[in-house]
Amino acid sequence: TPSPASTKARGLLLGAAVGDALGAPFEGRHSVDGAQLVRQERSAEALRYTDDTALTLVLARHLAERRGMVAVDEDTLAGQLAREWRREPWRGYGAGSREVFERVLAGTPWAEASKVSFAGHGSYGNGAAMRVAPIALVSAGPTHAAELARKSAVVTHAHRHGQEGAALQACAAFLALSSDPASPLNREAFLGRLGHTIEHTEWQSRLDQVRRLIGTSSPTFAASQLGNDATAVASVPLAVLAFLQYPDRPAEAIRYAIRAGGDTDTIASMAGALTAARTGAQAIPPEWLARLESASDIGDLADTLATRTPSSR
Ligand code: R7I
Ligand code: MG
Ligand code: MG
Ligand code: MG
Repeated sequence: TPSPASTKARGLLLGAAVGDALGAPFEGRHSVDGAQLVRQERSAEALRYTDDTALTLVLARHLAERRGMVAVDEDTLAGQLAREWRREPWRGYGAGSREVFERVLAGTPWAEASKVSFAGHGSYGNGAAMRVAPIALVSAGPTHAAELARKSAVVTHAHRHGQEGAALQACAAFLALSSDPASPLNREAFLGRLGHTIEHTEWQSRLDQVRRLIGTSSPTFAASQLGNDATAVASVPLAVLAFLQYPDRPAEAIRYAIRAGGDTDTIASMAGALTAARTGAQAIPPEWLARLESASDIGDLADTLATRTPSSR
């Protein structure tokens, strides 16, 4: 039987991939009704993931290769991300990220390339947050996770908000991964720890909104309050809320994220990573994993990274 660390690492990566793939057909919709989602869930078609998972796997392999070294090397990572885009450019990449990758491949240093988009201040899209979850697997604590996340983010997202979104998601992933699924999640403590690590006031107020929305709020109401678009500040908080609504049920967290509409692949991917990092991969519906592209390779990569989780130290 797989170790608990391995089961949780598999949950983190497979939860991210399956959320992305299930949410992808609905990306950009104002909202998604239950019947549409049920049709997607019952289909026998392969579940294809998008750029979110493609780049999550790049970062996961980067971290696995760097065992015994500084966990994130910006120069190496920038090239690896850009080459993945060139290999499969049809996965649905954001326009800002495509611009950065083109320049990096043409030889422009990432520090310069990442600042060219959006009138010179760089992207505050959610593209750094959407790929960041594997950072949790090599972090020593929530603050460390946030630091490594910012390092991994800056190579494409020069804007502070793009980096803070990644820091928040990585910190949440670390806390979810290190939580004990046998006892109920302490949501107050979880949000308190996130707020302690992510100090920027804009993000603090989003976390306060998340706290107030836990419980009864519908996905569409939550989206109207928190936002659901492809910017970091209007997507990572909704993913954290989806997790806090259903911390022990990855399928429900993913459904909640998709039904909120907007950037459905990305928000469902982030929510899936958080939830299944807590529960372990066995809580993801097996019929979803059976349809998921490359599921067994993703599981193998998770096993490799699992030997670096804090629980095995
Ligand atoms: O961040 P990024 O890679 O996008 C990820 C998204 C996810 O939904 C993926 O599933 C994929 O579909 O793309 O790419 P960016 O283009 O840098 O950022 C995403 C979007 O955020 C942009 O297309 C803009 O709509 C918005 N955005 C900004 N808008 C105005 N000003 C990001 N930065 C800015 C900005 O500075
Ligand atoms: Mg995508
Ligand atoms: Mg370095
Ligand atoms: Mg998306």
